[in-house]
Amino acid sequence: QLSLAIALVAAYLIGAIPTGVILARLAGIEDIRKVGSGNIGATNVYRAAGRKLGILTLLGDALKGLLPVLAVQLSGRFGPEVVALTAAAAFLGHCYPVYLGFKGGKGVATALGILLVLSPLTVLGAFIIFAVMLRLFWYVSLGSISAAAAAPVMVLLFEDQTASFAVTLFIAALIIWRHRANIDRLLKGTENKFRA
Ligand code: NKO
Repeated sequence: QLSLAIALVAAYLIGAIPTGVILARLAGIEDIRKVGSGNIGATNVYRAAGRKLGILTLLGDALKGLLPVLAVQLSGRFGPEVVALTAAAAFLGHCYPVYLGFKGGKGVATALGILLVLSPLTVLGAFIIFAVMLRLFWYVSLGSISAAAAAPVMVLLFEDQTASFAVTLFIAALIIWRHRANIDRLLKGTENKFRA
């Protein structure tokens, strides 16, 4: 199964590309990991480097999930289990990138890209939950955590694919785990509010 191994390693290496670090550097920020929340994600790039680079980080991080999963799916060489494994590989690449000493992001944007392939309706639902939570409370992290918690349930409702459900459950659990410092701050009332 050489082609399977190649697909998974390629997905991991693509997921591991540190979009936020690279784009923030373009704005003159030497290391985004030392600014704001210290995260490499779109929210912190927005915070530190402005709207344009924040949106580009969101797009880039989403594409890192979308492209490998779409490529494996469209190749027609693999079943849904391998598509799901590819999704997990790209996601783990973003969260644990070899290029950054395995200290990566929280996975929200990359999960968004992956789910665009696996379950577009789930993305629609997750986006609505995210937007409502953001408008109510103005914490991006709370929006992300809420959308992630609902995502596996929505995949179960909207899709007829056990492998998609399983990988979404794994991804959602990891997203919430990686927000544990945010959860701590939310409970203490010290989390950063999002300003448009
Ligand atoms: O710096 O710790 P921080 O405050 O930055 O950042 C917390 C934040 C980290 O995540 C990001 C990516 C921001 C993405 C905004 C996405 C808008 C669309 C939301 C759809 C949610 C899809 C969730 C899929 C879950 C499986 O949280």
